Amino acid sequence: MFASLSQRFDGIISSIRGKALISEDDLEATLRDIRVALLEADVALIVVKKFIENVRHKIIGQNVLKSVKPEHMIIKLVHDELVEILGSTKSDMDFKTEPPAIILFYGLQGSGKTTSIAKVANLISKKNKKKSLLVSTDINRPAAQEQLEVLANLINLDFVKSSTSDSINNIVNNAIKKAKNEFYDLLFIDTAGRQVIDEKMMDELKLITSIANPIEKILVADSLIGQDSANIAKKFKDTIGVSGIILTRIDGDGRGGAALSIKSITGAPIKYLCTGEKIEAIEEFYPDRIANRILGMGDIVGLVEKASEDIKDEEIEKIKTNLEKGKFDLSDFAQQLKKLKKIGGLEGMLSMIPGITGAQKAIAEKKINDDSVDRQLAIIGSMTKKEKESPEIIKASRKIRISNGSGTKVQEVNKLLKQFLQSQKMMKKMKKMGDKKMPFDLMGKLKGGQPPYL
Ligand SMILES: Nc1nc2c(ncn2[C@@H]2O[C@H](COP(=O)(O)OP(=O)(O)OP(=O)(O)O)[C@@H](O)[C@H]2O)c(=O)[nH]1
Ligand SMILES: [Mg+2]
Repeated sequence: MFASLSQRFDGIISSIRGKALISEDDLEATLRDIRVALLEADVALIVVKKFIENVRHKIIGQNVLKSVKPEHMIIKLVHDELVEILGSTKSDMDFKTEPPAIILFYGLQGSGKTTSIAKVANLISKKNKKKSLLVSTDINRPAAQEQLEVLANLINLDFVKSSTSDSINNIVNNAIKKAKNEFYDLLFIDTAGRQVIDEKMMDELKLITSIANPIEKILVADSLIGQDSANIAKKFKDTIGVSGIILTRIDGDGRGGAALSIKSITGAPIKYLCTGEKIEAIEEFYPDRIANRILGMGDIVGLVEKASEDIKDEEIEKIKTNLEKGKFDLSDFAQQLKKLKKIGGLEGMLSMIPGITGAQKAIAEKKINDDSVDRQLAIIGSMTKKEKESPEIIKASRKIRISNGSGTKVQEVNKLLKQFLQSQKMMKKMKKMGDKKMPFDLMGKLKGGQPPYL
């Protein structure tokens, strides 16, 4: 996500790096470059204008031109402004009402409503220990209700069955009745999408909101349509109201125009980003972390959080203790590979590690995918305990045995061992950096109150 914008910012900052002073001309040129970068990322013009004006205003207002390292000042101010347009602070789902708290999902056809409901319900039910009920009011598309039912079964959540011949009125009222009688904390309502905003859809949504009076009205928007998603969101907001936004298909969005425009245009906060088709492919939206990611600072905090979410505590403890002992063996590596598959593949994970853009490209080129992860796991699975602990004993004959056992080639075994060594090195490096500290922790310094020129 944000790959091209990130690259552009990198270039802009490089062009002023090392300058002791920044002249007014330099500043104007830099602001111009930032403006072009944002427009190329498909950020709405009105948002771009405000962004540039605010950065310029802050620079002039602070009168720090002569005293700070230009690149640090620009990074700091651009970071702050990015955080601002992304929504300043994290916005949580609101359940503070008499149960059931009703959460309505709506949006254009195919934007990802049904998939997102399953992802969010799964996340919240686990994280906040809430008893959740799912219902679909989509009586237009024949398989729509089954789609949500299948997903509900997959994540072990309850689903209210109804038929497409039922009226929306009945479906919603029955679901609310069931939720109340059976003491559900949350009721998630899925709705039918349309290709464009039309009166029928708006009437349907108005009807549902009037019956259900949802505490959260969540608009699901496709990030691939860029700033258009912000304009569509605005229309929804004016008729139905929006309390939060979920952006989907972030995995395919290299530009980020939707994420950077939608809050300013609608006033509604982004709550989640969806990053793939799998249930786990969702992340909570932290404006400051995203700003760090855009500026190439990475997001080691998000990475650690996501990675630790569903590894059991003992597993984390085990890896941690091993790391502390300076030990990271092939069993730990296998554990990591399994995790990678779960959290949306290598690219998903690598995109959160600082400075990894180059590596990411290499991976895309080599087409490392879930399939190859399975093969790697098979290779490790064919090793003895001793081999996993001390990979250096794996010489030619052992390699042949392992490759035969796992149905792979000796070259693949070699490649895996090489990757393991690299990973071991990286884990040691990460350990040195400390648990929570980001590498190149400039933003940490800035936030810690140190002036940007240190
Ligand atoms: N790559 C990717 N695909 C997604 C994401 N979210 C949803 N999809 C896919 O997009 C397609 C449509 O998703 P749905 O959840 O059915 O969309 P919807 O808004 O409910 O569609 P309608 O009910 O027909 O209006 C499905 O194939 C999903 O798997 C995402 O974040 N990334
Ligand atoms: Mg749907």
